[in-house]
Amino acid sequence: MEEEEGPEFGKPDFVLLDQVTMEDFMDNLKLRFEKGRIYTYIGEVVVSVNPYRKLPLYGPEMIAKYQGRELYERPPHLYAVADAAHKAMKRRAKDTCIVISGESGAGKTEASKHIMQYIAAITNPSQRAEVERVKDVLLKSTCVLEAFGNAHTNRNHNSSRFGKYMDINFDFKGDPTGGHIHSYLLEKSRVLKQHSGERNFHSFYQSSDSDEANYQAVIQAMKVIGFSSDEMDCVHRILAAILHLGNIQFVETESGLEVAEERLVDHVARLTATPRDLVMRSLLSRTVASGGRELIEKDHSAPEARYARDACAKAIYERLFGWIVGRINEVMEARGRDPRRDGKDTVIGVLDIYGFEIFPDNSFEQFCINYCNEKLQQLFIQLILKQEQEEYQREGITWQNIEYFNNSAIVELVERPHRGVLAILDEACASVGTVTDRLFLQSLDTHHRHHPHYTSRQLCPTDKTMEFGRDFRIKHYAGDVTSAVEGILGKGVCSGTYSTDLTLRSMWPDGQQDITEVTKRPLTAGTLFKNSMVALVENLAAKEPYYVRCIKPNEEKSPGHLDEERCRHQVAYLGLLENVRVRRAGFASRQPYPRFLLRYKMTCEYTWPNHLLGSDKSAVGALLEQHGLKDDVAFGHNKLFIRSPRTLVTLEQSRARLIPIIVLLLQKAWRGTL
Ligand code: AD9
Ligand code: MG
Repeated sequence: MEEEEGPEFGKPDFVLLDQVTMEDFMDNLKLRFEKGRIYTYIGEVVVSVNPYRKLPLYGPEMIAKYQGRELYERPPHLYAVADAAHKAMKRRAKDTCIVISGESGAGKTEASKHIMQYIAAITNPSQRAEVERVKDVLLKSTCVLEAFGNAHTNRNHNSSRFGKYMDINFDFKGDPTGGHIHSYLLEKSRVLKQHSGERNFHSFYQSSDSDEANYQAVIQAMKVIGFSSDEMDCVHRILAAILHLGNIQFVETESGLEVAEERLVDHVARLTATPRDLVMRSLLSRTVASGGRELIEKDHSAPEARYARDACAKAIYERLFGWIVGRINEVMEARGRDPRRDGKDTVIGVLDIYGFEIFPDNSFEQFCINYCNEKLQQLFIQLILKQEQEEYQREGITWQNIEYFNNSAIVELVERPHRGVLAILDEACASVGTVTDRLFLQSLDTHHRHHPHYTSRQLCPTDKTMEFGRDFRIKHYAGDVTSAVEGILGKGVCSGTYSTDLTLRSMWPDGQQDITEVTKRPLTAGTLFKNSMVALVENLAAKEPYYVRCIKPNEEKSPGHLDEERCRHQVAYLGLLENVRVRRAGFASRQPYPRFLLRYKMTCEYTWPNHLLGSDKSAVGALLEQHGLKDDVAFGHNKLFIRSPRTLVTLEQSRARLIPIIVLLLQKAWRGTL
């Protein structure tokens, strides 16, 4: 490690701690944080603490220091992990992913931006125009998506209210040729109401000119991406329409329910290019199937009309957001991919998803967000902890089992077929009208009364922190979250298919659902979310993962202050101590013997150019013997396990010294001068 990482900065890798206790871990974290060292490794995992201040850790000079280096050559940094993922992709044609986790405000989105900037900076040295275009779109897409999907919350002034997974495609040279963004469950209820002290999505303030500077940046970014002026105009009309829609009130008159200010309906109709009477009708009534296939129009009561208005505002914003993501994807995919290499691209995925959150009032969206965090935690446990232990056992390496907290019971509670919370919700949604919120809660209680991670006031009558007949509580790995069931069963159908504006209409590619279809069983938002999570986890599990674990140092967003109690809690639930233990008991690197030889055989006379030692395993033994590194490794059945990263650095350095000599020898041999 460089002199910049002297002992006064603590240990750059938690694996090097004298003892793995919470106290030692916290002392090291705190010491490094106070000295501006916000990044520390656990093997290849980066632990990052949000400094809440500008540190001189980023930019072209820093990027140059990390480019092409091995992970352990420089002080811990996100750049080193981005470089490792890029190298794995380039050297071994491996799909990789960088999973960034941590609670709201811990620094995930900032980390993902630094990673993207690093990748953009180190690629395309020959400045190919098409690759530059793709990089521009990749970088600019962040600005646009943040405008429409982020909001000021009490925990973070730029909180991501959607989950984002971005795949970047690379060609065989290691340059980006395209990308794809998956967005997950936008918190669309924010369009209607926000907790006190919070704001709606940034886009609403930008378009109404109270946030001019950012407005210009977003417009500029949209232009770079390739949104036409018609499209941008449509986006702004939709935002204005949603604002007007939100102001509509209803009055009960003798002739029935009416809209209080009809000019608001005029505005909505004009802005969305939709016939006025259709807007009016969709607010004041709904079409239902009565008996057989006969359709009848049924008037709304005032609460139903308010519900229809709100559902419509949410649906329009959600469609708008989905359409923006889709447009960015079109631009990144259309010309980005070389058709001759289609399917052969390698990929780096970057996952920046909303962090775990607990509010005094938690809605269905928090339920989904926290379930998502459980899934990712489960993946982390599986990949880093479980698989690691299993691999040592499989390879016949001596191993002591390490106890770790396994959260699969919580994941099961949510997603188990037939009786998980989501399955019960599906069942209840299918019979809205007959099943009420209260009956849904009863059903949850019946199925999970003995579940260690579930409770409600009915099951625990003395616990006054929950309301009788309204709340249920899930004990998540990161804390207890109480949700109200009110309104959880509702659903609204709202459509832009009647608009004459083509851009707006394209936001409803599925068209107007046939009413008889609607009465069948549409997939509920919960099931759709579960399916998207299952697909996400499968996708990540198929890639070589790199992890960034973000820690939020304090609640006040104050620079330089580390609240030990809060950090200790995060270290505990993120399973970081177990991670260190597994890593210490384990090995920094493992490689199948043939691959190891392929890379390092030139560094040993017994193995270069080919060995005559019977097996690759014994050849690797001879090589390490010659380097004096044999004590630092264990020999598995098929793989070599290397304990300390130093060993790899030594081998890499030796290889780097020899390459020019070997190239020279080969050139001489080729010219016949040897
Ligand atoms: V949420 O789940 O989307 O609500 P994130 O994404 O984890 O959350 P974010 O990256 O948005 O948090 O960071 C919150 C704020 O902390 C940023 O807006 C910065 O002001 C601050 N931050 C985060 N990381 C850094 C950093 N490396 N250097 C300086 C930082 N400031
Ligand atoms: Mg974020």
